[in-house]
Amino acid sequence: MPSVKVPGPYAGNLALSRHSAKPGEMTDVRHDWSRDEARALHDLPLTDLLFRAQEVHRVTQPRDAVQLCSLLSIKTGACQEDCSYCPQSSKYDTGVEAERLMDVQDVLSKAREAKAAGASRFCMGAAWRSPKKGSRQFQQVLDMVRGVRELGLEACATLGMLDEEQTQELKDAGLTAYNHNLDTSEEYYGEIITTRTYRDRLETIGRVAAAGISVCAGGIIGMGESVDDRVAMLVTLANLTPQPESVPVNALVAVPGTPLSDQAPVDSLELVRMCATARIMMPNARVRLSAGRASLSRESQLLCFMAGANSIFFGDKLLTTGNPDHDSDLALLREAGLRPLEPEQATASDAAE
Ligand code: SAM
Ligand code: DTB
Ligand code: SF4
Repeated sequence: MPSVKVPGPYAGNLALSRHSAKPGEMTDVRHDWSRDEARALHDLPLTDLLFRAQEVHRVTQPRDAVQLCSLLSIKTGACQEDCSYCPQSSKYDTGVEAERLMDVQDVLSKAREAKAAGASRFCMGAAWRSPKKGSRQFQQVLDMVRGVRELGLEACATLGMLDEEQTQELKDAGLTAYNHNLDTSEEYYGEIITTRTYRDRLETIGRVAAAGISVCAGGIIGMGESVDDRVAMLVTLANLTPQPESVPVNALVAVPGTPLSDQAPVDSLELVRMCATARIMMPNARVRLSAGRASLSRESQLLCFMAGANSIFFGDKLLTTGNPDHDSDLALLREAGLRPLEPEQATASDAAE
């Protein structure tokens, strides 16, 4: 048993939160998590952890809905960064073919397909350290964002580090959310990436939040990090003000050619623990069960949903690697009695019933 007292963060105020300004949203979110407290929570007997995660989930989130977010690599490969997990880094020979930035109309046609399949959010990823200042490519990305919004979808982008001006331009184009992951703890970060710092990452996240764009920030497990590193990453995320609107929990996809190609697969229950701990520490966030689902059983995915995951990447490709196809995901949701979150419901103010 953990030596630290397990926090009971919301036991006393679950009922209170029903009277918050936005129905279902918890207003008294904690930003003072300690690593010991978070670790004690993470290490609870699994059934207790799941129970507590469900207690939070049912107050802050629609209990039966999963957000479907489709992902498209709009600019692939030849990235100058050295992220050890990434098949798109030019430093590693992974067989990923570099592709130029896609045409705006081709991206929008993929977004239309995603919407028709049931997605409510469309996320565009570019293998850049950061977008080039004042470049034609960045203007094209802004056109993509405007086009995706005009389709009635939430628009998300992940383009690397942003400066203030770029962030504001994305905001003005209507960007809903920006994905920028911390990936791991500050201490372990240097083992994984040397071409930028944890502080760089946090600074971009800060700019995104300051511009009024929702922050999507999470990380990866299975890179050789310790459980303390995982928990430390959750503490950093939860202690951000505001907390991220969405938190991707990725299991490493070990791609041949990357330095992490030989990592052992993540045990699915470790993923369940991460989802549940994230749900409890970040009660209003969408917890997104992200990379690695292709190797998860249906039962493991359902346990992650019980643990509080309520968003997935939807479509048979992530950026360069595989993901379950539309039909199998829709069947899984149907058989579990879950429903895709409708685009018009996909706002931060969704009410729990
Ligand atoms: N270049 C931009 C950046 O790094 O922010 C955007 C794209 S990058 C591929 C987005 C995120 O995908 C990374 O931060 C990482 O968390 C995740 N990712 C990349 N490769 C992965 C892999 N092999 N397994 C799991 N997650 C991965
Ligand atoms: C995130 O956290 N995971 C997604 C998205 N944000 C951009 C990316 C996963 C990439 C997995 C490896 C690949 O397909 O290249
Ligand atoms: Fe480049 Fe992003 Fe991959 Fe890192 S994660 S190598 S920045 S595409």
